[in-house]
Amino acid sequence: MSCRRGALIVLEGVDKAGKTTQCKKLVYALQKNGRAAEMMRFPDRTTQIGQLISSYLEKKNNLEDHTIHLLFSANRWELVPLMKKKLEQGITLVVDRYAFSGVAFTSAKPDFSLEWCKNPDVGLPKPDLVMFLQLNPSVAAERGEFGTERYETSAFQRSVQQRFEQLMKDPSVNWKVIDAARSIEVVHSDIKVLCENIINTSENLPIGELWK
Ligand code: Z5A
Repeated sequence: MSCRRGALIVLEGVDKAGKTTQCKKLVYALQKNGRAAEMMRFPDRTTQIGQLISSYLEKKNNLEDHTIHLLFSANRWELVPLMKKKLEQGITLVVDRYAFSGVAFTSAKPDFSLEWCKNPDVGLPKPDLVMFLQLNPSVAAERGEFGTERYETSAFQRSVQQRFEQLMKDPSVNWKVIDAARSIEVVHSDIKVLCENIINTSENLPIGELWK
């Protein structure tokens, strides 16, 4: 690696926790401070696989549960060469959802184990930091109605939250829980401090492999 690499930073959380809002603000703030930073999101609905996922989420097609899980994972793998290239060029990637959403959402369905759900994502670039935006469902409800996409019901979101809690027990991942019930600016300033630190500490380290 000829230059210091960028950091891989992921924001996770349940519906309406503010992930997209905070990813955008973070990228803007990092760029303003002279850092190379870009946002990515999963699913990336722009690829062919992403379009299949998007029509599934919009309930325009039905896919068997294992199949859609593998497609979400394939959507991440198809972006790995680009992610690695950018990280090696010194660009910090701020990612809105990643493999943790993949596992939490599928394993919230009946008859799916956490282990089975993790397998296809084993070996993905490992995030240097995963921030979980913690938000009570009653506060989330005050942020507006659920949309009409698949999974957007409060009962399912509660199961997803429980699965995230199981994933956060894994010490091999650098989880930080952020209280997302506070104002956008207060949440942002906490996130910014954590990220400035992790960018500095990861720049000389190799990119890790998730769950390996
Ligand atoms: N999925 C999966 O099954 N498997 C996978 O592998 C992956 C994903 C990667 C993708 O949805 C769906 O795919 C998702 C998981 C599943 N299904 N669900 N549910 P998406 O990524 O396209 O959209 P989303 O993730 O569902 O967006 P979101 O969760 O609804 O929103 P958010 O990004 O967390 O929040 P936001 O858009 O930034 O903010 C929501 C609103 O709250 C907005 O009006 C903000 O202005 C407001 N807001 C934000 N922060 C605050 C604070 N601090 N105070 C007050 N109001 C706030």
